[in-house]
Amino acid sequence: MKIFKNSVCPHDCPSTCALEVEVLGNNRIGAVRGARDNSYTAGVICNKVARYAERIHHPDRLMHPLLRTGAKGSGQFRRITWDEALDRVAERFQAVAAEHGAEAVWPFFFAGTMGLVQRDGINRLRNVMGYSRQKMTICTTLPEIGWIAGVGQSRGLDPREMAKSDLIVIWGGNPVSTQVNVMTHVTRARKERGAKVVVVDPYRTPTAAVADIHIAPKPGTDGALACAMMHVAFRDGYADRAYMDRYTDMPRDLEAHLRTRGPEWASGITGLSVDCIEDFARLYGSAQRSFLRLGYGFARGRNGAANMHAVSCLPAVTGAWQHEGGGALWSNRGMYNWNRSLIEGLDAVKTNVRVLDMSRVGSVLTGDRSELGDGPQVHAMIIQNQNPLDVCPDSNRVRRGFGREDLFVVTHEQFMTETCRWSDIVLPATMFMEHDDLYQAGGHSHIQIGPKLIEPPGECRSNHEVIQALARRLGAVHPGFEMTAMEIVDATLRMSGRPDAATVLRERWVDVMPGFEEAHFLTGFPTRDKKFHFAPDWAALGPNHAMMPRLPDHMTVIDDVGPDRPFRLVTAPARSFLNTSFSEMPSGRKREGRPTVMIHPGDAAALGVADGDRVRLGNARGEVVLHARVVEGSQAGVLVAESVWPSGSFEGRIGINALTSDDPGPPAGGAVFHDTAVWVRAEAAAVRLAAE
Ligand SMILES: Nc1nc2c(c(=O)[nH]1)N[C@H]1C(S)=C(S)[C@@H](COP(=O)(O)OP(=O)(O)OC[C@H]3O[C@@H](n4cnc5c(=O)[nH]c(N)nc54)[C@H](O)[C@@H]3O)O[C@H]1N2
Ligand SMILES: Nc1nc2c(c(=O)[nH]1)N[C@H]1C(S)=C(S)[C@@H](COP(=O)(O)OP(=O)(O)OC[C@H]3O[C@@H](n4cnc5c(=O)[nH]c(N)nc54)[C@H](O)[C@@H]3O)O[C@H]1N2
Ligand code: SF4
Ligand SMILES: [Mo]
Repeated sequence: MKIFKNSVCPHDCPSTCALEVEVLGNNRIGAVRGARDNSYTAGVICNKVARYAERIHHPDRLMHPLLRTGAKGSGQFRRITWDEALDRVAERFQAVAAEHGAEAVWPFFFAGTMGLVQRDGINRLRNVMGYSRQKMTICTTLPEIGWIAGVGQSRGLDPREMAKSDLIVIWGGNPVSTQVNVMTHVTRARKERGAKVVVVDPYRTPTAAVADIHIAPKPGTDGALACAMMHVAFRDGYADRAYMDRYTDMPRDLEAHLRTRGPEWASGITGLSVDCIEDFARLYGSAQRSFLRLGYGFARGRNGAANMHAVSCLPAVTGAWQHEGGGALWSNRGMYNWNRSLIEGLDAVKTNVRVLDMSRVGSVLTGDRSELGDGPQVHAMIIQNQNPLDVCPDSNRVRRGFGREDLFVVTHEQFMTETCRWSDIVLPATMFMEHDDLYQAGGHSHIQIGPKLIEPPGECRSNHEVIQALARRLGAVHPGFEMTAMEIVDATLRMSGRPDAATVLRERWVDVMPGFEEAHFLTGFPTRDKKFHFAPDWAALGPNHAMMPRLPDHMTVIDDVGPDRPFRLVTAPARSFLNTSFSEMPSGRKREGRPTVMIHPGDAAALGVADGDRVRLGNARGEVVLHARVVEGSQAGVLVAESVWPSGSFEGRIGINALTSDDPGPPAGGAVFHDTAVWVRAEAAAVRLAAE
């Protein structure tokens, strides 16, 4: 008989699926499936995780600590013991701190696992030791600031309410690829209510392909589209003035401001026809139960926060929030109210320690004083759950930084990523079924625990164990270093006013979704005056606020095309990868093929490029070679390279982020992955290797 045990997907995906894992003895798994009883997961998971046995039992998994023997980036290492590895790291960190000050050490991490203990525990070491702090800008900052600007807090509709909607607008997100469960709830609304589905995305994503209507603006122009829709709402009677008087800050200023921002104006900016904008505005305005499911993508540009804010104003103008199935959701990540002091050592934070921007790691490591201030260069790093050599913007600069001989890097990883190749020491990490952790979800509202189900292979250790072992060697003192991961999970749950670990494990999940009135902000928005803000207090949201528009608008700060760079490049997520995770799985690589750029047929003809040809993309930061796929579905001048292929899959071993910029998006920073102007050149066919 098959034995399935409960688990939680830890990957950086808003779905945080409730899983059931077939356990085959104490060190192997079989099938993985979605929990049918979970009202959000509803038995559905993505292909990547359904085949997790391929990843967890992969022959290339790191098994032992390694010490670099060749040049940085060479990939040459020899095996060492854990004791030698940890001793070397601790000695180096102590020497660097003694010579340059503690701020010269920069622990670096992101969300390779979303488990709160294994992901964020590195901050406890940082805070106790006074190491440089990290500004977490790679993913959520731009959309989150834009959402908070109006709404006040990162929460919104219950995603399950989608089943009660008549119109679902998926704006700048691609859930078929990036959070498949959204589609379960979309399908319900379609079946049960005949709901219409609109996708707003610069190219025909797999989600756009199954929508009723696909609206394809130029990248970075969503603010203009939203303004024109609101203009139509005021003009044609879709604006709910009574709602606005009660729940919003300055509807009359907004109405006056939008008078010059009608469909004709927006058409010139978005490249959409006036008819298309009028029709969409009418469709949206006339539906009361309109669910805006907002993705991250349309906020990954220099005007991303402004665009997120502009789009989030739509349901505040039509008053959709008052109706079941009406309103908006970007993320519910702000809903959980954790007490994080034990996990992150918040009681030990030294607020005078500098904060370095993770998205600008290339600039930081190459000595940019706008990042370093008058503090020391970074001379030592420990990296967990991240692959900065491939995922951070401006890869050539990142590589120059990591190539510094006076920089010591230890990376704790599951696979030999590009970041490992540039590290001095590599440590083998467990996967989620091999350690305990606590999870929240951005895309829904469940708290879950993923317990250890099997023994790790080789000498793999969890993030928590590595941080504990280093703390011991460095003399760092905090209760969190003395507890097991499950003890921290339990204590954190209790300190946060939630049921204890045993209860959560028994019940499988705790749903913290507030009731209808609160979720729809009918008791007021979570802002100071309880109103939605059409005119945000940008100054309170980030230092670089002077250029933010007072009221929703098109902000002309994008990396716009010019004669030397006539194309706009979007680097949207690939379906079979999750950032660079899963790119080690043969099945996913096969489905994705090879690094590819989608080109509009008209552009391809003008460039003399045929389907399958090699093309070179470039700008002042770098050049990358991909293969062309000639497809309809976007405007001319728009290129899309689904990502993130590891750099080892590219000619010259440099990936797509060689083209993206580490400019921080205003007002508070944030990476601008989909905001890049490039040139394109046809290349000669690749010389075939004799072996092929
Ligand atoms: N399969 C898979 N799943 C993933 C990931 C992955 O890489 N692969 N990544 C995970 C992570 S870390 C995250 S944060 C989420 C992200 O999930 P999403 O929000 O779905 O992904 P984004 O990268 O933000 O891009 C979403 C879409 O935005 C579109 N877009 C880009 N620029 C614009 C614009 O200016 N306007 C509009 N309207 N649309 C635009 C892109 O074409 C893309 O289709 O997904 C997670 N899930
Ligand atoms: N061009 C372009 N670049 C992008 C994006 C894009 O859309 N376009 N998306 C951006 C976004 S939204 C994000 S969030 C970032 C994400 O960037 P990253 O966070 O770097 O994501 P991954 O590349 O998946 O790398 C995560 C690594 O963590 C490792 N890992 C997983 N679990 C554990 C664990 O428990 N312990 C340890 N020690 N390691 C673990 C995995 O093996 C993997 O190598 O990428 C960004 N980069
Ligand atoms: S959809 Fe997202 S959360 Fe669900 S199994 Fe796949 S990667 Fe994990
Ligand atoms: Mo992300």
